[in-house]
Amino acid sequence: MDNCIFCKIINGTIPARKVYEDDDLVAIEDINPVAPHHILLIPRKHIVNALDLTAGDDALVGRVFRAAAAIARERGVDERGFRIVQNTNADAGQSVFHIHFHLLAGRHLGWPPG
Ligand code: D5M
Repeated sequence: MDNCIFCKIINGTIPARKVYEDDDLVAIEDINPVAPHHILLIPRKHIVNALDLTAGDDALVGRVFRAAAAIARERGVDERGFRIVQNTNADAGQSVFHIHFHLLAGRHLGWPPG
């Protein structure tokens, strides 16, 4: 999508600190981290949010979760724990309308979230 910041990161037009990539997704450091580890896992496919997912994306979402778990293990935060968050639309605070999953770790994460 022409005006999508995450599409631009994926195609290299805008720089980002990539921590992982494969054929289906890219993982980058969040520009505004809210935890010691704050990674965004971004499918290459331009999907708007959870409401835009189709049955054909089921395996993609599974890959995102497995990649997040691999990053958490690699960073040694798997035992303490981590959170995977996907915000959809205004009440959840979605600000970038290309689906992404926040991987948060490295501190105690309160519940319920704000
Ligand atoms: O989260 C959108 C997230 O995207 C938010 O935590 C900031 C992050 N963001 C926005 N622009 C960039 C760039 N250029 N690099 C890295 N991270 C970025 P949401 O769930 O939509 O509120």
